[in-house]
Amino acid sequence: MLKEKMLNAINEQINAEQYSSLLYLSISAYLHDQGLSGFANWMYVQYQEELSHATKFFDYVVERGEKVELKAIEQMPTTWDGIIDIYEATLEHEQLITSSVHNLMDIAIEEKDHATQSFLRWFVDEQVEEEANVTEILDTLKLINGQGKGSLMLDR
Ligand code: OFO
Repeated sequence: MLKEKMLNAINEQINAEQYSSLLYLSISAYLHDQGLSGFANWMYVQYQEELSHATKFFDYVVERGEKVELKAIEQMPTTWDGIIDIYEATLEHEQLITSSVHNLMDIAIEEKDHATQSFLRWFVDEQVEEEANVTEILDTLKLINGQGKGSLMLDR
């Protein structure tokens, strides 16, 4: 059993993770179209990871004997202004997801829901890793101005 506030917030998070997955799939489509298949593949892997995050939350709600409420997913962007813009948008999006995961943890603490706190710890750690990975790529892209041979080499 989950308290109503906790359940509602997790259902919102399922929507956020589904949005994340489609955002990265949309970026992957854009990058393929730009001829950057290496970056497109990286984004496709992120798409699959985000789908697995949505599924983890889904399974957790079911395991606790509650009902998942799926919601409409907002239209994601379909075009960007180059590779630096993409990684800046990705970092910004991951920071947003980090704050929603932290908000879930705040609710779990407030509700004294120890099982959900334990479940969420994986996501707290995962966000640290994801932000670090995106930041590292973004820093490298900035060094080479996101274009020219350097960017093609990074794509490979
Ligand atoms: Fe990187 O967002 Fe899922 O948790």
